[in-house]
Amino acid sequence: MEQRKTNCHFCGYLCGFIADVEDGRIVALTPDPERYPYDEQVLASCQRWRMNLDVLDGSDRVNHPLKRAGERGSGEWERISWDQALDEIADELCRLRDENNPGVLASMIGGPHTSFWPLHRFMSLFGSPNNAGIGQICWNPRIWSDTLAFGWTIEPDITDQTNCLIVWGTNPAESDNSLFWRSLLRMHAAGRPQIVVIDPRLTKTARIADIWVPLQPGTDCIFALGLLHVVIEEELYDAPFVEAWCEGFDELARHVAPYVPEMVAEACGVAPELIQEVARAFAQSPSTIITGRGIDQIGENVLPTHRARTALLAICGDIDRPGGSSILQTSDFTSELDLECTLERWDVLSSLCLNAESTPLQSYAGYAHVKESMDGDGRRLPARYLTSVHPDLLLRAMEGTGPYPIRAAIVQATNPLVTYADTNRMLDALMGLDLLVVLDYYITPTAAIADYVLPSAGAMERATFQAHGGVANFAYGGAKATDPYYERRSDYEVLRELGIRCGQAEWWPDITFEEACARTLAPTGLDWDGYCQMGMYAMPNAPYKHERLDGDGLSCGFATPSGKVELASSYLAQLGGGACPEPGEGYALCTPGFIAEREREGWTHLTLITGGRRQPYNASMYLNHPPFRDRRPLPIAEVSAATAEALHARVGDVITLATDKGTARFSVDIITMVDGVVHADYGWWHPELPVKLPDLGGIFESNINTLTSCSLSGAEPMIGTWAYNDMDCMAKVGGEPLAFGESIEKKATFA
Ligand SMILES: Nc1nc2c(c(=O)[nH]1)N[C@H]1C(S)=C(S)[C@@H](COP(=O)(O)OP(=O)(O)OC[C@H]3O[C@@H](n4cnc5c(=O)[nH]c(N)nc54)[C@H](O)[C@@H]3O)O[C@H]1N2
Ligand SMILES: Nc1nc2c(c(=O)[nH]1)N[C@H]1C(S)=C(S)[C@@H](COP(=O)(O)OP(=O)(O)OC[C@H]3O[C@@H](n4cnc5c(=O)[nH]c(N)nc54)[C@H](O)[C@@H]3O)O[C@H]1N2
Ligand code: SF4
Ligand SMILES: [Mo]
Repeated sequence: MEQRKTNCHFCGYLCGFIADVEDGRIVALTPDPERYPYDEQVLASCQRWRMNLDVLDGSDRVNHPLKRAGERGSGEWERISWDQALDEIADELCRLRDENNPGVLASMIGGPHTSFWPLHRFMSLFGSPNNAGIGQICWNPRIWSDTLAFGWTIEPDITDQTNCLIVWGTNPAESDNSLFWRSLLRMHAAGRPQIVVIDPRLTKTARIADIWVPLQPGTDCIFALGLLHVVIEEELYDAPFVEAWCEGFDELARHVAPYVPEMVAEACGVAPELIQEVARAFAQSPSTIITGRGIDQIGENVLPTHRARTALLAICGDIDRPGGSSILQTSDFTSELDLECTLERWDVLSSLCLNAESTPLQSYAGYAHVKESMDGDGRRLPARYLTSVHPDLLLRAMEGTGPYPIRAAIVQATNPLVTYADTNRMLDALMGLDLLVVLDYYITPTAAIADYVLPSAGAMERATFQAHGGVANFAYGGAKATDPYYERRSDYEVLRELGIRCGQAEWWPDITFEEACARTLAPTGLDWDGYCQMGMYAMPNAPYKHERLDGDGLSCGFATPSGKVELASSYLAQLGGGACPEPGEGYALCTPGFIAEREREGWTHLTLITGGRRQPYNASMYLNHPPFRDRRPLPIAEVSAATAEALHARVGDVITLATDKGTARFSVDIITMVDGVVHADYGWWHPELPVKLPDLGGIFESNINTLTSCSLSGAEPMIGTWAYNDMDCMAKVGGEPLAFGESIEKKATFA
């Protein structure tokens, strides 16, 4: 028996464990609070980590490379060798590239389940810019808005000095339920800082808030402009900071002048006094803001809301100040930009970029603009996320209506038939490809329609190196505890082998992922073993970096074109957007004809928000594991008591939600939330149903993304963010009870 330090990878924390390993198999796990995140309570309260062993050798894991044997989606597979799988895939990719152009291949990624730079390196060297992901609705809006305003990204720096913390469109009680949630509980107990939660639902986080702002979904930008109005009108801002370090204050002040509390209150559905109360609390610096996907997924309003947030932080003097927000330090380890090899293939990638016209910020030209002002400071943002292709354009190219065709896709660690928008459109597009390759643990609905399914090694079977795209001088993770079980391989090793077969050998010097991680870390001077022992590499972040003097005795300032914080953006104006944040419309899913028709049949038109996180699930993962599913067996749709009354709904009733695109069914729950809104779970499929056509694991039962859309019309025009909140749908209560497979215990299919 040997004890090895390793990590959980069920969520972004990558908590440390000690694994007992016997004959190459992990037989027991014990929490290791000696390593990141250094908190016994995190593991004590985490609902997931005990499932690690169950998942590691679950009966339905894919353990060998599989090739489609029957028709696409028929569920018939042939077990083949790695060499056969990789040779055939590489041959087909090179054939498609020769017949078309390198853009013929797309890649798709999901949340932070693994490292994506190896896929991005493969794609860059192949010559395709068509990597799709969740960037536009998860990470990018904040990164773009911070970078335009401050020249780099910021993080809240909550200290004893912090007076007010706004928790905006995020519910850490369910989505984090770990280190940050524990610190929020501590702040609540200490009565400091003052906590403001902005959320249409009275979430578990909102329950510990000093002020809950129950605004109408999608009205966040107006609310933020209202806060700016009060702070400026009442002269609560940090005048010396604004004078010395901000560009565009007068323009901003003129812009927010009309956003008087009464008007804002009316638009947001809150009391006017609430706007003054929050503005006055926040203006007692230092204060800070933490945001989540509540405001990252509101379509047109996404960038304006984030830009109003940056302006609020800036004029209150909360930037790069302890207790406010810090501008992060760039990494000492090799940046993701260098790992992904975008610059090496810039010309071909930018020439094939489908976004260039449609979403000018989220494009190679947009990236080049911010890179130019950051270069002097040695700052390096990863480009692949910030240039990733818009899914509407990706699908058009797959459907044959793009400027050139996309005929193949590599899907790594995502389940687009459940987690991407517009399931029916996605299904048609993927079914029509010449080649679909999926790297995953399971036969997910997406894997079920693939040509090849490649078995990925998971946490504890591969190294972990979480570096958040390299935007901070901070990385954590560690070593594997065992070699991968069966024939599984780390994603890195699969993509490297594929790269070598596509003529990229010189770019993949490291045979294993550990070696690649060690090389990434090398510039820090810390070796891989030392990192694994500590579980992290972290350097302190110095405040007030803009005040430092350079060699000529001039202040460093901010890495923006003006060297100051840009409250009004001339670049966005040049791209055809507003220099100051302008609120937009909601993201309409139902056509007027559909609404009228359903209303005649007794359906009710509601505002739709989706995907509020719930423990212990993670998006579409773990529904196949009884210990998870037993806790939350059914997909839920939440409404307020008044909405329930209008719908004649009781707790536990079945509710059907529909748009022109599709329908999904849920079990009703009644909670305190804004009236006229329904909140539907996301990520639902039913592994207990046959995971092949036509059921595809029940993706047409309760999958909210059969209702959604990624259409560019109605999306935010600079980044292209579509919506998973602030949409609309029709709702009707009644119908057959939600009954799925008898048991979720599945037979081992591919042992
Ligand atoms: N309607 C709606 N849609 C949403 C959202 C919403 O709130 N509402 N949220 C969006 C957001 S923010 C996100 S991040 C996405 C999440 O979307 P996804 O990332 O697609 O979500 P998951 O279902 O977790 O899919 C992860 C898949 O990766 C596999 N996997 C896990 N680890 C590894 C690994 O190491 N290697 C490989 N190869 N595979 C692995 C899992 O088995 C699983 O099948 O969903 C987005 N979609
Ligand atoms: N258990 C669990 N944890 C997860 C995940 C998971 O799938 N399951 N996914 C991980 C991923 S990929 C991500 S991106 C993070 C997301 O983590 P968070 O950003 O914390 O996401 P949520 O917990 O869904 O919180 C979003 C909140 O926004 C609110 N909201 C909806 N519409 C609006 C609106 O228009 N305005 C405002 N102000 N609020 C609104 C919702 O009611 C919800 O409470 O969670 C991560 N953690
Ligand atoms: S699920 Fe997340 S919080 Fe829980 S042990 Fe794993 S990494 Fe840590
Ligand atoms: Mo996400």
